[in-house]
Amino acid sequence: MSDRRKFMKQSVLGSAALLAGTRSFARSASLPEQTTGKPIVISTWDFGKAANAAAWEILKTGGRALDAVEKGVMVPEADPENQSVGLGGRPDRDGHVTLDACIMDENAKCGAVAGLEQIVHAISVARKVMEKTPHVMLVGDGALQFAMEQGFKKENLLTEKSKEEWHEWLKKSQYHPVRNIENRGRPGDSGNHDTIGMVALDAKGNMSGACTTSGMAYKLHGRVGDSPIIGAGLYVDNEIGAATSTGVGEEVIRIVGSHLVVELMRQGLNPEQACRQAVERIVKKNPEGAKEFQVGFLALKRNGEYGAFALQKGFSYAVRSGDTEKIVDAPSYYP
Ligand code: SD4
Repeated sequence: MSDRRKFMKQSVLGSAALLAGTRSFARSASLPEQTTGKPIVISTWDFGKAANAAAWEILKTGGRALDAVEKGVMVPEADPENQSVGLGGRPDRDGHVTLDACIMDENAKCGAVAGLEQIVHAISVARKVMEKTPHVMLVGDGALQFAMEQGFKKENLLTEKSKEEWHEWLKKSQYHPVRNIENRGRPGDSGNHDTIGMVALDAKGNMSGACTTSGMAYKLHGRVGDSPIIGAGLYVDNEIGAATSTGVGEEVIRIVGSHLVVELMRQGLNPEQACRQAVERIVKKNPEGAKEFQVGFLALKRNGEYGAFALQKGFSYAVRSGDTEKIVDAPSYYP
């Protein structure tokens, strides 16, 4: 068997085992339209609550959505206990913690970094790419070099906890990335170990978004997911709305997921319907594979209406607006 076929087989077997029991087909009922007006910030997973709180400090005083989303996602980036974003992120299979991030503002200006090492706040480097260069994305050593030039400090991002887990993983000889290694979508598992994607609408009616992650645990060195790719992991169109994604990035890239969600909202779908159609597009393109991985989309319209939809059960998102501060379980394609 070729190396590629072995690789695919092992990935599929690993994720199939993790998701055993989630195979029966069903569709969740749509939630009623949800809106709280502006300003508002929403972000992926339960850990979005703390990130939203930081973003809210800016939004509540009339600050710009761009500043809010940057400050918001810096919270999980700096948290060593969060093993999927920034400091403490799980490494690739060679032991490197490599970060992917992007940011986009109300004028469709955007910046991104991919495969960035040794810098905690990848999102802030992405913002500098947007503001200080004529480019959209810098990768690897070039991104690090640029970050150093901009005054960012190098740090070791591999915590003892993540290092120990990586060593354990190596012992089992699973020297290949395994989908859903973070246990997303398993029945009974909150799955809160993932990318943070955040989108916000400020008091002036402007929208921005940010997305940052250490990517799939034990990925191949050099692998880039959806999170730093404008249109895949994040998209903002100030006339319509914004969307972000979480889960297996390869599947999101294939359908340019976040851009698709925004375009579906342009056609008149509400945020949850748009996220659902994007998920259904993934299922249609890969009906067998879709049973075995997780993807979730989260969207906000410029009128403050928001919603989400995931492939598997277990995706949650956090909402902050006015008196509202809550975690919502997203409906899913599979129960
Ligand atoms: C990625 N969507 O890199 C991101 C997040 C992820 O483990 O899968 N984290 O594909």
